Amino acid sequence: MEKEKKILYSGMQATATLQLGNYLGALKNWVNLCDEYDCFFGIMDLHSLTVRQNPAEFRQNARKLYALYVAAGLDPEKNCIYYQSHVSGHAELGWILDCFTYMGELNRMTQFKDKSAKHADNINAGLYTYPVLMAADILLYQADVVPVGADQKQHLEITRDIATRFNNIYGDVFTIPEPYIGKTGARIMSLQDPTKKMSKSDENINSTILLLDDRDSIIRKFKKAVTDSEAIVRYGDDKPGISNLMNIYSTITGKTNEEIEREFEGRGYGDFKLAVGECVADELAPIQKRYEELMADKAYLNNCIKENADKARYFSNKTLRKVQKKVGLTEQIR
Ligand code: ATP
Ligand code: LTN
Repeated sequence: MEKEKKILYSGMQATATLQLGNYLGALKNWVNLCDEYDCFFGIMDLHSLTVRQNPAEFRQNARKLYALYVAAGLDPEKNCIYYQSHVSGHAELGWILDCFTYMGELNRMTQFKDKSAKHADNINAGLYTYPVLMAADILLYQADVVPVGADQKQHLEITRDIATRFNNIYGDVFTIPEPYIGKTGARIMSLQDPTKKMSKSDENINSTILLLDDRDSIIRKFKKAVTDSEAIVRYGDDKPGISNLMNIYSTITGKTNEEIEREFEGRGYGDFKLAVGECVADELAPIQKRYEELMADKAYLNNCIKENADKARYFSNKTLRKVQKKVGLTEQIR
């Protein structure tokens, strides 16, 4: 008998277009892991509400994200790719888990501190309980593995803590998930300040490569990338700019740092930056082409969105019902 596959769960917020860090730190790994696992990928639109959104743009961004997932290589017929808000179980389990999470734990979350500093005029309760909703996403599908960038590690730890606490009280309800953080690409840094992570909300457009940037912009941004004056392509803590470019190059080409150092020995940074820019542009070109085709085919995307929401609802309901029963909520009388 064929062994059942383990379950993989991940997702991204439905805000703005993706940047290279989202792709190399998360999406590319998802694509590579797809065959090995039964996969669920969410468009995390409820999480996006923690920051004020323009409704029309928000709706469009969510759809663009769906198309990008598929364009990058996720298969809506094999993987379940759906909108978080289409499955009410996320919010329902989120509430129950809120009651099993301590404020002391949430107070320690670095993303909450960072986002509060960034949005000082809107430090809402959703931003605070964000990690609990994320735990609900993951636990609802009994995920074994969650591939994310390094910045999400703390959220995976609190998810495991909440699940363990719940299981200790009620028995084995939740699978305890493991984070999957890639060896390279897990932390892509800003091209203008390599001590800061690359982020789509960066104000300096030269800091960030967007997945839909055209070839010329990509190459131009890499040319402008901040490096150092040593003029030797070498990996090291003292060379954050070059090390970041090497990390990008290595994640895409699969070459090791030693191989890259050898390849560019005796050549200037100009050559190296051009090679990195070209390999990124080559990697993104087919994704961009497929993305345009998908965005033009309304009926196909709509059908994927509908069918996958049904699948996600069916699957997640099993866990939700079990949790409701365990905590003693009264079953509905039908
Ligand atoms: P923002 O910077 O606007 O807060 P973001 O670009 O970090 O958003 P998220 O939706 O928070 O995007 O992240 C989606 C996924 O991409 C997560 O798995 C996250 O770990 C990963 N990720 C984000 N930025 C990077 C980066 N610079 N390097 C590697 N992975 C990243
Ligand atoms: N917080 C995540 C997005 C996210 C997520 C999840 C990732 C929401 N729910 C569940 C993995 C699993 C982020 O990438 N910023």
